[in-house]
Amino acid sequence: MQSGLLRALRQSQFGRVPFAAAIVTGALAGAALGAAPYVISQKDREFKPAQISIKRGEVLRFVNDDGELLHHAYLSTETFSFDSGDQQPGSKFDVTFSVPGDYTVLCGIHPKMKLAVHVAK
Ligand SMILES: [Cu+2]
Repeated sequence: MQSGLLRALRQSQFGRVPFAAAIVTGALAGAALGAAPYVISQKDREFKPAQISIKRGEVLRFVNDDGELLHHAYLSTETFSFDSGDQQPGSKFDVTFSVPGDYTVLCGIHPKMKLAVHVAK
């Protein structure tokens, strides 16, 4: 009897549908509580990762992980803009993406640096 109950519990916990529901619930709870920012590293003249999908209201944290180089992340569109200013090595800059859309974040110092950000509704 007991092992049968355990098996049923396990199946309900790890079955496909309940598992997917748990992920969705967790994501909503995280957003409601102010989830940890997504970290974008600026290193070797690249944004890492180079693309990311987030939801409206979520935060990207731009970290300068280069030992000596300055970086300067910015975005300028009609609907949403930000400018980190020059970022010293080791510094962080948080941006809350409050407007859904597809954006390309650039670095004012290194023109080849690009970060594609998809912000869902
Ligand atoms: Cu840069």
